[in-house]
Amino acid sequence: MTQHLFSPLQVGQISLDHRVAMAPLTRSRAGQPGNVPTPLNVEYYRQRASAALIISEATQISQQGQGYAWTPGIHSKEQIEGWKAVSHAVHAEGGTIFLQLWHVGRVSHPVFQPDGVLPVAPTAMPVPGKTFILDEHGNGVWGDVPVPQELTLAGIHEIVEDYRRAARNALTAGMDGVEIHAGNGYLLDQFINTSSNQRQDIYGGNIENRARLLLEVVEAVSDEVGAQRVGVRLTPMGRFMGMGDATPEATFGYIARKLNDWNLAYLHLVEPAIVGTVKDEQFDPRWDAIIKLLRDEYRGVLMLAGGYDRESAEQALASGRADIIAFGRPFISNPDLPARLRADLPLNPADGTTFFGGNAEGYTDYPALA
Ligand code: 8OZ
Repeated sequence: MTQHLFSPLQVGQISLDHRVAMAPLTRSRAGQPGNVPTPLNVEYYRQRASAALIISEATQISQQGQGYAWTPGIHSKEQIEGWKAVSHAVHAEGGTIFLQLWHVGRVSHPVFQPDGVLPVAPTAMPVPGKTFILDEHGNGVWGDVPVPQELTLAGIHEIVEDYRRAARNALTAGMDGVEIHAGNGYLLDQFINTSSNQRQDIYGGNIENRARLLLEVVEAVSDEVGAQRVGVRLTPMGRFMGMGDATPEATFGYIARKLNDWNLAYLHLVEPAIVGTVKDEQFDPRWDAIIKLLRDEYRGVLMLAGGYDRESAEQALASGRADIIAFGRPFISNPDLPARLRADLPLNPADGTTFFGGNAEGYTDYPALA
């Protein structure tokens, strides 16, 4: 049977009635102090509840895991309560929502770290790039990141437990599941890629070792909430935040194969055409082949994201390239995106100047069709 955007799909125990998912989108509007979801955030997600599945914005699992100003967390009581209001609003509209679990690793700054210590990473190598930090007046500014500290084995173990606790908190907050963010140059990706991992212990060197932390996190989180409630997001061949791997086909092929050991909700891959907010000029010509390889290796539901429109999404589903498509920017500016795609109606354009930070403008004021 051919798959299309408006055919149903089973994801874990959840029956989705279509395949237009909302991609995880950093919007930097969490309440301060404490990075707590607010009533405005509740309204934003409520408006988008017609998505087959909402994947929340990246959400730090611990204070150590934060790297950008005003991103929400899932490690305090207040944050759990804030997210509870989000999940209840989405469920009241008949929607489904997974919370994305995030640890940025070296893409951080002492301003975010407990006691102002250096951010942590697999290896003491700085990210070639900046992050969006807070100055002494609490204003968001782009800042250089320092050389991170190399994680000890005890530090790695604590992070696995932080993921476990965050997953439990997400379920306490009423989430239908969690997505482990293992892409875009953040902590788990820093371990996977040879460009950022030069460890000499069981977390570095060969592919099994570089994938070890991700797989330990998948195991801990699955153990905590059930694998059917767990998705994993990867960005093989992404170059964002200094990523690069010596043997990407072997590395990511191994990971996709290993992920079959759990009965996960889905595997989510990001097309490298769009990385963060920018078009990746260094598009890797091997991408198309690697996505087909991972499609063959991985036996569960495959989600793809990155620059899709109605036509290319239908094409990807019809050809069997993917089972479900996540839309990012179109969902920012079209809260009723599924209805518009279904009827092939025009889309509101998205205003890039209001993607990060600010208030309701460019957030909850995009119109739905009457
Ligand atoms: C854009 C700006 C800040 C964070 C990612 C969570 O790249 C992000 C992110 C994107 O996955």
